[in-house]
Amino acid sequence: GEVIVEPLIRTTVSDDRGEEPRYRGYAASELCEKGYGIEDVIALMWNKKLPTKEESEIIKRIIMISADHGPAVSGAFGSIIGACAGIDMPQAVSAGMTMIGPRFGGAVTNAGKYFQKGVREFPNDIPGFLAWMKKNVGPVPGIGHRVKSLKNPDKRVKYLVSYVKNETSLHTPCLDFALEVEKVTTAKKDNLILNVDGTMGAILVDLGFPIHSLNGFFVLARTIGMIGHWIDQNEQNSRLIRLYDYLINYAVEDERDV
Ligand code: Q5B
Repeated sequence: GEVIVEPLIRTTVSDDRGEEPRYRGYAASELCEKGYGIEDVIALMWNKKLPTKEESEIIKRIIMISADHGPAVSGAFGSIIGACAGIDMPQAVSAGMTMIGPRFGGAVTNAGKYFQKGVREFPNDIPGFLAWMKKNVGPVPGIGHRVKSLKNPDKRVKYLVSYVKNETSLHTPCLDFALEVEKVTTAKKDNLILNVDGTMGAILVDLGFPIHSLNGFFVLARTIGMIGHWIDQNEQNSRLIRLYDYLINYAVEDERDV
């Protein structure tokens, strides 16, 4: 008789059982043939639909602008240390990847989530939103930067905001809310600006991306940078990194006899 086996997993993303992979039903080669770009594939896989030309131009810019931020940031620095220790690309890139979290790069999802909550539950009430966040969450994801501030603005953020608002017709309630939050937080402290994570999160919510997908944009974009740093260090035959003593505050006990 017939044996009925329960499927182990259920997928709605892709299917490779035909001649070539189909992403949400679209053949990969057909997408290439018809002139779609990587930003369209991202939207297809992460948001189940092909974006409009205007939307895909925004997605492309989000990826381009967040691909790298120099060697000093946690992610790139992690990959560089790995490369200098002689480890292979996937491991060195994952060393950088593990840094992506609530303080560095991984605030996109929660920024989008909480700005969206703000739009829905605290319209025209930024102080109420900030008080709720302080009580229930802590630092507002997407707000604050170690070196960027009102005096040293983040050009990436300024560009993205200006592009979306002036060169597209996207409806931007979440981004507008985030910018209102920034007005209040920067009045308290100069570096509590809307940062790149927060800007990405707000715009991606306005684009209709699922909340769960948002950190994926930083992860994907920064992989490009981390791979670049690994190649760079390998091409220079960089030596093993060991911190010089002057970079460490040895707050240990003086030598003691037992
Ligand atoms: N305070 C980012 O902090 C940082 C506050 C806040 C209310 C806030 C901090 C933060 C939320 C997480 C976030 C993404 C840790 C950042 C990125 C990509 C990057 C990185 C790069 C790239 C920086 C000092 C005082 C304290 C805090 C208060 C700080 N943030 N209050 N809401 N959001 N943000 N992360 O300067 O009274 O003195 O105790 O956690 O969005 O990762 O380029 O480097 O492209 O690679 O180290 O751009 O803002 O200051 O944490 O010592 O705080 O400010 O409560 O108050 P700092 P802290 P007080 S973008």
